[in-house]
Amino acid sequence: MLPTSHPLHDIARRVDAGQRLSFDDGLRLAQSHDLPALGVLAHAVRARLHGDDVYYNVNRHLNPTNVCYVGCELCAYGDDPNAPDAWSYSPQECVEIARRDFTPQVGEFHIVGGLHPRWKFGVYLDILRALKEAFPTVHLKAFTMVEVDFLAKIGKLSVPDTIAALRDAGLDSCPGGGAEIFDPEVRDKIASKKMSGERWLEVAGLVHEAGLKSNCTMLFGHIEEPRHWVDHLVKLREQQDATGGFQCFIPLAFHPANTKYDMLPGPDLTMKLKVIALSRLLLDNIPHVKAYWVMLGREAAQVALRFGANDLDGTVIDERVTFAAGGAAGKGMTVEEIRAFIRGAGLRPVLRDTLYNPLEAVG
Ligand code: V47
Repeated sequence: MLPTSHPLHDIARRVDAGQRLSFDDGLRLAQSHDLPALGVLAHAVRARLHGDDVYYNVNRHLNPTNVCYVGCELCAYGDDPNAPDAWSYSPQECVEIARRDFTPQVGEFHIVGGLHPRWKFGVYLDILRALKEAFPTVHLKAFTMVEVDFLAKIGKLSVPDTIAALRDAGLDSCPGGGAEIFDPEVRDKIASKKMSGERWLEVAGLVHEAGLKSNCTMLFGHIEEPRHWVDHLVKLREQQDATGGFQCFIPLAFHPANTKYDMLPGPDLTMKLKVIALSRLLLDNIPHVKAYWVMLGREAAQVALRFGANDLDGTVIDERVTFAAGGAAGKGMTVEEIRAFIRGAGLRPVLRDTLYNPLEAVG
């Protein structure tokens, strides 16, 4: 795959043989400047797993509230309850918002929000119930591990009992946000008051043990170093070995505007492609790597499909987290745009549901 004289040749041989890469292998890949070589290796793995298929779905983001008492340094989305731009929608308002752009093709609501200091657990359950009742066929992918842990606290329940209550109310799976960077020193600077990385992994394990699937993420391109990516990915891989419920890994490109780190430039194209390739190569037990076009930017996401990514997420109507932090990728893509975008990379668009069942191979 790479000439024997290449400094990554030994890693290439392990990749070719389907062997697990070590932390040190990951570090060498992360520190390599041979981006095309990383792309060749990651694309080979992606082709072995998924052929030419690129998954996408038809989804809609719903953010019941942006009120959040945590105030993470990395975030531009959370707000104080009295801020002029704060919103807190009732369950009925959530249904009305969801109805606005609804088409029968919509298969998923991606629901995340702030940790509201005044909402009771019942509000979150009511939001799920109202949405499930109004849209019984739509998959509710709701609440990150940070929210699940918070809901357990305000509901005064164990995490397994919290998950059971959410499930009874309509929860179908969980999104992957809030993982940020697990390394405690970095985490302490970008998300100082958020749950620890260890706790994030523990709650993910409990979600999996309850029989639900979830996703996982990593926020990159801020103050972290390449070794922190490798540490984060290896910890996700270990968690997946233990509980096996991660469907998809999503590297999230940091957007600095309106955050405490607005002096930083954010990741460049080289870093975006390197992180995508590295994650495909290290995460041998997580089936899908998502090039989340909203955060990567459309052009980087398209190239990422040849650097190890096999999923694009979806039409994503009304995204607010990246938008608040200066994201310019746009507020949504049509199905036609997504299909053309995938074909433009020479690959095959496959409409999927949230659990990665192919719904229609459109070629
Ligand atoms: O949890 C916050 C991150 C996440 C910023 O599971 C930021 O399918 C960049 O997790 N710049 C929310 N990122 C998004 C997310 C997600 C998106 C799409 C699909 C899925 C999935 C999950 O965004 C947050 C946080 O980690 N974030 N602020 C920022 N300034």
